[in-house]
Order: sequence, then structure tokens, then C-alpha cells
Amino acid sequence: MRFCENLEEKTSGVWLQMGELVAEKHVQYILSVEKRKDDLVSVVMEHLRMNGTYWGLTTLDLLGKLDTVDVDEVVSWVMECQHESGGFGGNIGHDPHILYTLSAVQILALFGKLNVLDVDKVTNYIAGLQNEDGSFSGDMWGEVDTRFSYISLCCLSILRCLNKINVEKAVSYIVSCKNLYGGFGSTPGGESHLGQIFCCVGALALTGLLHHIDKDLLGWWLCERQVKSGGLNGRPEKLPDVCYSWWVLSSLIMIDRVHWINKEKLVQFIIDCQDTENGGISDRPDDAVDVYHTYFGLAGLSLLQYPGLKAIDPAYALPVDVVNRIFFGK
Ligand code: GRG
Repeated sequence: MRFCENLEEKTSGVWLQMGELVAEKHVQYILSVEKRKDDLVSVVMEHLRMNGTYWGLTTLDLLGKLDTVDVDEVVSWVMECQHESGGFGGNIGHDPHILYTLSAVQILALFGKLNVLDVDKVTNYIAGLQNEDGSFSGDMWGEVDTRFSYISLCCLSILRCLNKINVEKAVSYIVSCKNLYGGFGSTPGGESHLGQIFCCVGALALTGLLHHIDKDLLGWWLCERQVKSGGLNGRPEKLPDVCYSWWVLSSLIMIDRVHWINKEKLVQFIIDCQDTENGGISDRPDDAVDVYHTYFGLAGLSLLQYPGLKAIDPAYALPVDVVNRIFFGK
């Protein structure tokens, strides 16, 4: 489903007047990061390589270049990261955590390789992390956060095993994290933050229960995240950051209020954050690029229907054709 129907009328010319997306450079940038294994960035990222791989591969897919990757190599690496418990680690030999388990499932979904999974093993791991109050822990050490609620629901939905958990309790925990401005925090009473809002709105969208949200109230708070430069911040008085193009836009789309922000100015902000020489996107213009901001910048442009990019689903954070293949086999 496309959520920004009104944007369909824009000709690609309108977007292109704003400066160009250097798509091919971004492909080269992602491929170069994938090859680097020994530099400082790779070492610092080592523990979350599973997340980085999901960001990089989804970027390539949005750009129509997933076929430049050796599927068997990636799939066998992903499976080597699986722990006996059924959860996945951020890299080979690392402890399992639900954060990496979703990325692993998403990577396999991108390649149409969910069939390599022992679905019971993965879903029993996730179901085992649900607590009595409906919340989810991230791993055996027990930290609770609405991110983990979203991840659990998203994984179980992709693997068609939502029946393994108490969805009603999971939703009522999420609703208990709603606060004064219609946003959500990481636990009850927690401050609104865009990452958490995406997770809670996403979880409610995945379960078809968006009626728990006051869409006008939350939509107002979300559209106030746009600052003069056109970029979006994650909380009042904070600097804009390209990644919020994803966290804010996807939330606005899911609650049907995306027309409340200035899309042209946001496109311009994202375009201005590109490294036009070497590829990649940074948090703000002229900063250093990285895979995380490259992915969320392009995912934001995809939600804005920038020409030449595949459409992305705002709730599953996967290309729409991948979601269709999962649920409709096409
Ligand atoms: C599949 C897309 C997808 C997500 C999986 C892990 C997860 C679920 C969601 C993470 C949500 C989250 C908490 C995002 C926020 C990331 C971020 C920019 C944090 C920075 O926070 P601050 O407080 O930044 O340092 P500000 O911008 O407020 O200064």
C-alpha cells in the first residue's frame, strides 16, 4: 500500500530541481563499507554488524542493487550468528539479543530466504522474552523497552507466529507508555522520543490497533519536529538529524498525517546531507557519512516517493515488494 497518494502527482522533475540523489555513489559507498573489515569504523561497529548489514542491504535493495551481493555468503554468515537459544547475536560468537534477531529475520526476508530458519526456535526465543505485564525484555538480562515490544511483534508477524504471545497484554503495555503529548516513551512515564514513538506506532499498526492513538495530538507533536532547514529533530530544542526523516515520516504516514510537514524542504535537507563525491549520507550537512544515516536518509526519501527508489513499508521497515512476497507470496 502507498501512503502518500497525493505525492504520486509530483513529476520527477519537481524533485530533481532540488539537487540530485547520487544513487550510484551511494551503492559504491555501501559496497565499500561491506568490504572493509579492519578499519576503526568496522571495529567499533563489530558488535552490531547484524544491524549494519540490515541497513546496508536494505539501502542496496531500495536502490535496486541487491543483486550485487553474494546471497549465500550473507545468509550463511547470518545463520552462524544464531545462538542455541534461537536468538541472533550482532556478530559470530556474540550473545543473542532481540535487536539483532529482528535484523537477521529482515535480512533473510530481503533475500526471500526465510525458509532457512527453524521458525519454532526463533519464535520460542522471542515469546520467552515476554514479561507478565505484557512488556518484552531485550535478552536474558531483562532490560525492558518499547523497542523490544515492536521488535517482537514485527518478527512474529513476519514469521506468522503472533499467536505465540499474549498480543492483548503486549498492546496494553505499549498503551501504558503513552504520555501527555500523544507520544510514547521507553517505559511507562518515560519521555517521548521519536525512536520510541516509531516503535509504539509501528507495533499498533502491525496489530491493527491504531485507534489507541490520538492522531491529531500526536500528528501535531510530530510535525513540530521540522526545523527551519527542513530537517527533523527527535525532541524539542534538539538538532535535526537525517535519521529522523525515517522515524518521524514513517510515524506520520502510519497515522495519516504526513501532509502536515513540508516535504520539499525535507527532501532538500536529506539531499544536502549527501557526500556527492564519495557517496553516503550524514546526520547533518557536511558531517561524516555512515551506513545508518545513509539507510535512514534513503528510506526517508523512499517514503517521500523520490524517483528511482523502491517503496518502503513504514511499519515493517522493509521494501513493499518484500512485504508483499512474505504475506501474499508475490
Ligand atoms: C527496523 C527501523 C527498525 C527499527 C527496529 C531498534 C529499533 C527497532 C528502534 C530504535 C528506535 C530508536 C530509539 C531510535 C533513536 C535513535 C537515535 C537517533 C537516538 C539518539 O538519541 P539522542 O537522545 O538524540 O542521543 P537527540 O537527537 O535527541 O539528541
